[in-house]
Amino acid sequence: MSAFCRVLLLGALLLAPGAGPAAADADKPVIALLPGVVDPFYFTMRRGAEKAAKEEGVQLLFQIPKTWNTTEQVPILRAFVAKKPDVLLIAPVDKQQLIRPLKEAQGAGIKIITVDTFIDDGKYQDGKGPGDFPLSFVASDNTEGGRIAARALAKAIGGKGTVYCENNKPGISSTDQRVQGFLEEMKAHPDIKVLATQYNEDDANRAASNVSAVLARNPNLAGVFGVNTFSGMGAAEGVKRAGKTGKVKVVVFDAVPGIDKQIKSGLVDIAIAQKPADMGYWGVKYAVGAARGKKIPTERGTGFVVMDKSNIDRPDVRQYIYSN
Ligand code: T6T
Repeated sequence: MSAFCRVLLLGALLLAPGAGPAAADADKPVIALLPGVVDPFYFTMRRGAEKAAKEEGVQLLFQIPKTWNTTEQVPILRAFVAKKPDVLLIAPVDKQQLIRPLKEAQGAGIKIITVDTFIDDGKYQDGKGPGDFPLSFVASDNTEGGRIAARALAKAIGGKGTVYCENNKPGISSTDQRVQGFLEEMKAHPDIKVLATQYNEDDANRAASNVSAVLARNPNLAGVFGVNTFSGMGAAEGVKRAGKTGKVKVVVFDAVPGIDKQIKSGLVDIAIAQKPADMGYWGVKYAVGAARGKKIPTERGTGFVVMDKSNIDRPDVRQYIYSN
């Protein structure tokens, strides 16, 4: 290509509306990653994303909200839009409230892929609903994850007794689906009574207090499902504070640092580890593909590893414990 043509092309790319900062070199798109909150799950996701970005030789922007809240995530989203990345990888903190800000980002020429959580019904590119414009969704099958948790807790308590779900807050696609899957599966266990779900606003201390309050009302509580990192950490702490370690069975979603000790001590019976590094890795791979004009799958499941006393020392299992 002659020097004159290259200058012409460069000029055209830079002036293109919504052109990302690196649009000058479409081969090196800029990807922005915006998680939900400061926690080991998302720091592990970042490492997977950085691995893919290195392989692809692309720039990865990253910023993480301090707390799980639209008031934290949306301002960062808007700041990213101003930087005009080619693709935004985001874990929307609310299914409905993030539709409009993401639609605005797409209107500014930024491609959207969601990781871990989704907007609207999570079914993208099907022409249905206000939130089908993202190109792909890379995450766990959280409904199935909830069923796995229910089956594990039912087994741990011998198929009878009272249990409940300790959750973050309503409106989050991932944790809502886990509870939905849990409740569905528990219908197959008629001797198990499921109490109302308790919410902790992603605060482990509040989760621990919730356990104490539920135990005060239900001294025969047999089990708790901690629906995500902070809910699980708080549920375990609440059971410990009540001196019920091993008596009240605890099943948690996510594998925070130290989960191996909690499983070995019998405080936690089962941990359902997600694969956040794979979410970050494939999120970036799909983002680069889309930026280079390739067609990408509208969804990708990343699977689980179920951890318990029988396998927690195996290296092929331990590798899925998250790290900060
Ligand atoms: O459980 C993960 C994530 O999958 C969920 O969407 C939100 O909570 C976590 O980040 C854990 O804090």
